[in-house]
Amino acid sequence: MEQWSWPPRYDDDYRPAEGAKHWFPRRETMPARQRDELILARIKDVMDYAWARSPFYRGKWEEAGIHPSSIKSLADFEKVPVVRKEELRADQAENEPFGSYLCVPPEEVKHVNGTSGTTGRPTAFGINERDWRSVANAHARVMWAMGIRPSDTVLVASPLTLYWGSWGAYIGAERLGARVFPFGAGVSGQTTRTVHWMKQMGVTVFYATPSYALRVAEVARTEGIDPAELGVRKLFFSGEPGASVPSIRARIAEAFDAEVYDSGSMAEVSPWMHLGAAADEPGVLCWQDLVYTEVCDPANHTRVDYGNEGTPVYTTLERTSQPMIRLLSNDLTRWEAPSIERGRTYPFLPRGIYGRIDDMFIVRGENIYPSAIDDVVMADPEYGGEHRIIISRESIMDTLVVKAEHRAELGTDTRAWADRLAGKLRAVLGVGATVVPVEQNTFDRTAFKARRVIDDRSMLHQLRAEEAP
Ligand code: 8LQ
Repeated sequence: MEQWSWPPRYDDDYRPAEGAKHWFPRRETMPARQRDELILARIKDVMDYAWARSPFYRGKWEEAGIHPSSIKSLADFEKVPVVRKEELRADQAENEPFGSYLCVPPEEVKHVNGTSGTTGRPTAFGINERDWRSVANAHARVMWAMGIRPSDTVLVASPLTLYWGSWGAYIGAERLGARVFPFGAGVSGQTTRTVHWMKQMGVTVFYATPSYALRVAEVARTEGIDPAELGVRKLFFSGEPGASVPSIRARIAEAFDAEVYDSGSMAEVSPWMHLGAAADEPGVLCWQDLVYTEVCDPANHTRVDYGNEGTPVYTTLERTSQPMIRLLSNDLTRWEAPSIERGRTYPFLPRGIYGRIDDMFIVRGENIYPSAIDDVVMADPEYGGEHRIIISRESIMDTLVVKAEHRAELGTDTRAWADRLAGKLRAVLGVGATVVPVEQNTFDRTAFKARRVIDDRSMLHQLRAEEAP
């Protein structure tokens, strides 16, 4: 296979011909079964490697009675215990600064990224030069499949902080040979400048979170600029649900008159674009030869059959510094069998990742994802651009309230609109929601990942816990 070796070694001078559809045609289109055999061999290499170098993995597997030599099939691999993010955090606290899952000498770490640390202790990602190059090569390959080419100017409009997302997009675009424009996001007043710079620099490809793309479009209009006139031909996203949520996707595509591509998994398993779209359609492919993805039953962490829902469990096949072997995502998705009809023989997640299992809430017995509410609300032509989802407990029943901004300039009846929206929510979610209309620009906009859910019940739980003897 093309440039398929362990440890990975890529030819940084390689680039396909401009008109080529695939970066690595054989790796991307070979029969999935054949690829699986190579993946199994690679998994064994990666496990041997981690066993020899990482007390974290060795200890975990010894406890489970597993030795890398016992893995004879991909079904055997399902017995390898999953790694939880809390375990990584705890191991890192005990083994500063990169944890005992660092498999290279600490001096070899040349790049540090990390989690934001807004909840709990931040986790550091220590990346050696080899992995940095592998990620660049992998991302260039997936971006190539999105139709991004060296003649493009790629704007990175997400925060240039410890966040892997921005840097992964940056080095991928750079490796592909495109012009990279790292404008970032998140600084006060920056969005207005972003719009003007986009125009000035002739940005053709835009990377950010879906929420921020909508914000940029909103600000462009207030600046008297139609976002569709900016000349953007493609937008690609990661970080949160949106690019595969029909109404959000449509809003972005219409605003910029451009194609929308979803991508993204978890920073820990960078190349995070290994879940990446190869066509202007919702959903992502699982680029299994980069990071092996198993969609698993959340209860026992074994693979569910194609066609079913489960939680992705990821294994990096190219990382040498902090390899992730069966990292549990706790997200939810549904997968479909590989089909050459899609141009690449990878499994497919037709709705992308719906959201985190933890973010799901249950109102009167119905499982509800915030992204399902976003989808309904954002499909409405009178929706004013932002909303909040409030779950509160009145007496014994949980209730759902959606506060949504209404476009008053249309002059329509706000109350009637709220009732209509409540009806649509009931039809889709199966439970009633109270819609409270509010004025446009009531809620803060985000330059990063949206946080729209306000869970009043946790407040209630906290009060109860404090009351308990
Ligand atoms: N998450 C990430 N990408 C998502 C997507 N396309 N659709 C739905 N949810 C998505 C660095 C990359 O942007 C990936 C990333 O955001 O990594 P993080 O910061 O570690 O956050 C990971 C979480 O973001 C995932 O578990 C998903 O819940 C969400």
